[in-house]
Amino acid sequence: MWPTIHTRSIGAGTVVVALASCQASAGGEPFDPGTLAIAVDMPEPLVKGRNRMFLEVASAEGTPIVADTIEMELYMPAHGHGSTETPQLTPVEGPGYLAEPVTFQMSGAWEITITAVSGDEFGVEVIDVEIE
Ligand SMILES: [Cu+2]
Repeated sequence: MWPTIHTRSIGAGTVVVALASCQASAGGEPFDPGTLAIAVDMPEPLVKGRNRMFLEVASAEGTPIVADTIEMELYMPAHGHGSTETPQLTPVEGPGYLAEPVTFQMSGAWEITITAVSGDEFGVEVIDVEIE
């Protein structure tokens, strides 16, 4: 398995990655996580309001890569809504990405979905979090 990434200094000179358009998940279809691996380093605990996270994407062989596109989507299943803000994913050395603002405007259960695409490969990571 891929080790958890640790907080490190963030490089200057940032470029905002173009976010791919949201893809509505079709109900009933089997979940396909793809072949790319996505690791997320997030603060503990997460707070209500703005958070920041670090992401790393790796090929199926485990080599860290810069994805063609990467997006993070926040969703609160109990209420059927997303975040009030769109996380900006900024490439940092590693390679990896700084995600901010990761905004949970309400307490409760949230679902974080990260989708990365590189060439004809993709990866999807879904993480359930609880905001106090
Ligand atoms: Cu809500």
